[in-house]
Amino acid sequence: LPKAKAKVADIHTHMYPPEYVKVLESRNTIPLVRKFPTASDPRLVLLEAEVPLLESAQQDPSLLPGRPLTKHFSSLDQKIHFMDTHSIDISVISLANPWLDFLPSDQAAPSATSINSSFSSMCATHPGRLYFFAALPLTAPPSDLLASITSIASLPYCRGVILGTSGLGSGLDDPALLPIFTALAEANLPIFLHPHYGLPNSVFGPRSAAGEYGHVLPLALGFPMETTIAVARMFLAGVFDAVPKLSMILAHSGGTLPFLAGRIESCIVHDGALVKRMKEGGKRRSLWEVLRSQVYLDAVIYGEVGLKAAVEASGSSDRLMFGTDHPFFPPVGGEKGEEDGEWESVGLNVKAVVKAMGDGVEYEGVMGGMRSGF
Ligand code: 5CU
Repeated sequence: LPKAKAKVADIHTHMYPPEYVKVLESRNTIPLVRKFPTASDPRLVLLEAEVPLLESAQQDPSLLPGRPLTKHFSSLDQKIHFMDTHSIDISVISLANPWLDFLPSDQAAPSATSINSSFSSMCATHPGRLYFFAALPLTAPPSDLLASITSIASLPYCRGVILGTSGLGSGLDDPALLPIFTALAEANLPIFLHPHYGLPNSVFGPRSAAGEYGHVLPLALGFPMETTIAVARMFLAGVFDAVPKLSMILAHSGGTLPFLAGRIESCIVHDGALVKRMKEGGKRRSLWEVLRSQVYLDAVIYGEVGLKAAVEASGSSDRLMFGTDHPFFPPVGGEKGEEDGEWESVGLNVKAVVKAMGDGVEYEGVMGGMRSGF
């Protein structure tokens, strides 16, 4: 693979600080961490689709739910080791899903303060190598949520916020979120939008036990569709026009938005009532225009065709940003210590970037060249 001359920046890379893991260990419903006598690492169970195995594992622990909670999830040394192993100069770390979405209202703001301060401290131990996307206390009272934005804006290593698609409980087109989006835009904090909830398991159709196919249906299909639906709803509700300074970075190259934007536009144009409503504020911007002015995409799609679509949709390779999704998608060979070496998931992704962009300036740009001035 070509060695990037400019700095390589990974903008999609997660961690769970130890205090977050403690919360997960104390829970009986997802998200949770549970130990099983048959496994050396505890299991991290996050997704609705993993609940059936969580229940059956009580009887048959040979089939374990979720994924192993390895040291990669909470050790900073391991993050730096991973960066060094893959020649990554800069990482913008973020809390992994489901962030603070599940916390009772009174715990959300103090937890956000504690988690964001942990990320800040981690970044301070490796100046110039680590930055972070802060977590928002979405279930906190609105005044606390707004106050948290003021507070994270003053954290020197904070470069934006990570957000799921549920918003305050009614999605990202909820008018109650407009003050939050405005505050983020005013503070120059982009939103890194990341899926967690996927699609209801029933969408994948009735299946025998043999038709569960591991995590492929929820992760490869459910996650991207969740992002697509969330951003389409924001666009249809006029959020991007209401907050024109808002910037969003969409995980997994925007889900299926680059591929479906034309069809979404066509459906709008052929819905007389909707198009009239969307023109009420003046000229209607198309989804293409919004994608090319307010949206950035990560390059975590593992394929040349998807990356090319992402560049076309966002208008330029400058708007596409390399990511690894570490510590998810570790090698599965089972060799001891294998996770400390190079990860196939990273290699696959870098190869796809080379295939899509060549090995020149566009490759450098996606890998981080344009962003070395973090
Ligand atoms: O493996 C998974 O479930 C995940 C996840 O939950 N979050 C993520 O960012 N990537 C993979």
